[in-house]
Amino acid sequence: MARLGWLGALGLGGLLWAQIGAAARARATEIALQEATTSTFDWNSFLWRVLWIETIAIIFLSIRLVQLVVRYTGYDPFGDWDRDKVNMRLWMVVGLGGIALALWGSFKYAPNYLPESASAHGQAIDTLKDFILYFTYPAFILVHLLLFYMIWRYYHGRSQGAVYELTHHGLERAALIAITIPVVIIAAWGIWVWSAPVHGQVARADQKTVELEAVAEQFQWRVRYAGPDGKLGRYHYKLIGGENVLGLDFTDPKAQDDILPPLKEIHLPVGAQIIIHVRSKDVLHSLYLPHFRTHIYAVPGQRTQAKFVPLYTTKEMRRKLKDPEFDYELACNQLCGGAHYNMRMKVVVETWEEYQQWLSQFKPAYTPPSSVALHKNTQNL
Ligand SMILES: [Cu+2]
Repeated sequence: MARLGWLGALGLGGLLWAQIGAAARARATEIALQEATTSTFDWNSFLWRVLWIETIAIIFLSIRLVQLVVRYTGYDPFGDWDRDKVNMRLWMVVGLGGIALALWGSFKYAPNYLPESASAHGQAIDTLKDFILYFTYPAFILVHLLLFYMIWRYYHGRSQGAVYELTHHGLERAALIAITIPVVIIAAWGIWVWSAPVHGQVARADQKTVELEAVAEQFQWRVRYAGPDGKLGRYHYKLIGGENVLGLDFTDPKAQDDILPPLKEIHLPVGAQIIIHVRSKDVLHSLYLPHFRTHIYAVPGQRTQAKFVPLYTTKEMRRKLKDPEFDYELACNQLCGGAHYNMRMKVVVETWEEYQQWLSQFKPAYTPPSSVALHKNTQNL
């Protein structure tokens, strides 16, 4: 009994600690975000936290009170309860309620799932995902129904013990095969499908290729397009500075025609093989193009790469989804700091001609500086 009381106190302490921690973190984020605006203390959320803590305290103290009453008076108000029965019934509520909630949630939130994949390899990923889901969802329901049925059944047949069968080779073999085959299929299929955005997808002979680079920094993406030569030029981190935000090495002719469009959005031509080179200037970020099922880390000091083929223009996708507001997006999928949410860009997929026209309005990043400065910079490499 006393041990239970201590356990209660320990639990309460832990919850209190977690609450204080959460409040401090929330406050720190708030301060980071509200640098410019006036920050006010959020009394509303503070009082809610206090209320939660008090509610939990009341529950624990009530339990403790009952324990003390039992100890000192010998009178147990719940003494005539059949505890096994209460437990069994509670488990039925948890089990059936949990399954019902899971089913309800799956359907309720279905409209929030990502729409049909807008890239070729993404459709293969979706097929694999659907296969796994159709396979595991019924298994999830069945296993849980069985689990809670056992609780119900063995409550009613309390006196029967479990029967141990130490070796049943047939059963073990069957279980091994039944588990191994689907796991091997899913793993092999997965390796093939998931490697496509990194290793696979060689462009067809008649297919156009667009190479661009996305450079992550706290808290924005800088995107560089290969110029008319179709090749991205060299860069070196030591050249980053001043106007040269990406550290391009302008002694490389391939870098001289590279284009850095302004920050707002990136444009991609439909049907072309897109190759995105990714790097980071500071911390770990992640290039995430959910509608194209493309996702790759931006690792400081390393260069990563993703490939995909956009299948539908933004206009076509809007028509498909019957949503005139729809836009593809590029996001950072790695919690990289306070303004992480800022690392979001609109992605416009359009025809090759529209894309060319959009790109042609920008001048190359290279503006011939005083050649002395350039020389000095490259010498430091
Ligand atoms: Cu980021």
